Amino acid sequence: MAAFYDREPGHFVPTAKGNTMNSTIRMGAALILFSVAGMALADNETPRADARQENQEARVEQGVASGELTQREANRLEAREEHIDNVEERAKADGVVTRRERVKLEVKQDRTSRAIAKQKHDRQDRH
Ligand SMILES: [Ca+2]
Ligand SMILES: [Ca+2]
Repeated sequence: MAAFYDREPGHFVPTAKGNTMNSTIRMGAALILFSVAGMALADNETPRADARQENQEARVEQGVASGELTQREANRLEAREEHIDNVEERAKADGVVTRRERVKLEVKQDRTSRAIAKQKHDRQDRH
């Protein structure tokens, strides 16, 4: 399912080749695909934000395990993840995550991602 959300609608181009039956099936498949994506975006699900958060938490854990992150750095990064969780919960509270709310989450996750990379490559580590 996750792949659907990341696909830009413009990238789905049915080919002009093939017989009429074939392109009818293709069009039908495209319509189903678009309505599934449309329904998912209309409600309060945030699969992309959830996947990114899982990824970021794994990066922090990996950083602690490898010694690139001090416990203090990890605590700060985890506090940012908690903040993002709260923002996500508030965005969902009214039952609809708007485009604006998605952008806000995306921007916060971009910043946190950079913070994780920075803290993993600075001079403070456990060694
Ligand atoms: Ca909302
Ligand atoms: Ca560090």
